[in-house]
Amino acid sequence: MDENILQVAASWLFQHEKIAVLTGAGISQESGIPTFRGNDGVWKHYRAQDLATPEAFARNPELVWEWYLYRRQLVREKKPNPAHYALVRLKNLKQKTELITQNVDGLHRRSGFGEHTEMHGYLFRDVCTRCSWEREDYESHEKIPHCPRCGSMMRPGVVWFGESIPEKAWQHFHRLSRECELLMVIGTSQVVYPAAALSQYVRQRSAYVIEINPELTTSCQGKSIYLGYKAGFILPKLIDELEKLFKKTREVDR
Ligand code: BV8
Ligand code: ZN
Repeated sequence: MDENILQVAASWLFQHEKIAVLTGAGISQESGIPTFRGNDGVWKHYRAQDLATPEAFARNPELVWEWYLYRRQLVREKKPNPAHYALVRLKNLKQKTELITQNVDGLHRRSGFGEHTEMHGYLFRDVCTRCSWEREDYESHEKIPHCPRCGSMMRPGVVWFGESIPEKAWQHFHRLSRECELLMVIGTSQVVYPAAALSQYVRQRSAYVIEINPELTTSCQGKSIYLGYKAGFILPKLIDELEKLFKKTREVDR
């Protein structure tokens, strides 16, 4: 592994305050949650447009609920991995770090990162299709849940293709796209918009970008560093390097 590039990436983190982090399914891969488009991907058996759209739900709510209940059962017992915890360490060292995730698995919640944005919603949320009553739902169901308030069918509280990102998430996304000094992009194929546009906006402002993805083949240039490793392997090492820089400064200050 190229120690030098890791130290450069750590020095970028050390020198900046407004750090934004965008994560995708890849950060949860080492927790045992399959990604969407990888060869272990959950889309493998299904096509996204056949399931994660309002039209698919209107056409066949039973099939869509079956897929989400399957994914809930897959995710329920999974735990955050060293990559999630490395981001908590980063947040403790650089308190202005802000996180936006595309993931709906809730592992950043469970890692103790604290406040962050789940821009595609949360897998364990049910929302009423009629009165919008909602709840977090960890029970395992046999069939489609119905609203206890109005009796209508409920839907998973996620953002489907063709649906807009929730307003609050949109605001956060836009603020970070304009303001962050450094963006870390971790474990995403960057094919889903608008999330995929974030690194483009940041590069256009010639701010710094650090990308972590084992399938990366791009070379580092200018203000972009690409770390072609699994997040659970490289992120803890990167934060170790950052901690060394803080320690060195404390020694000098003494
Ligand atoms: C919208 C929730 C306005 C549901 C998901 C341009 C502008 C705006 C919209 C569009 C546009 N072009 C197209 C669109 C429409 C569409 C879109 O982007 N389509 C794509 C397919 C082209 N976007 C939308 O509809 C969005 N809405 O823009 O509203 C609007 C309204 C109406 C009409 C038009 C526009 C809503 C998109 C949200 C969809 N919902 N999820 C659910 O989960 O069931 S998206 C789904 O994909 C997940 O949320 C997932 O997070 C997301 C992105 O996938 P990734 O996270 O990147 O996962 P993937 O498997 O692809 O990649 C994993 C990566 O990890 C790989 O690169 C791999 O190498 C790496 N990896 C693997 N292991 C590791 C690792 N990395 C590190 N460590 C490891 N160990
Ligand atoms: Zn209702």
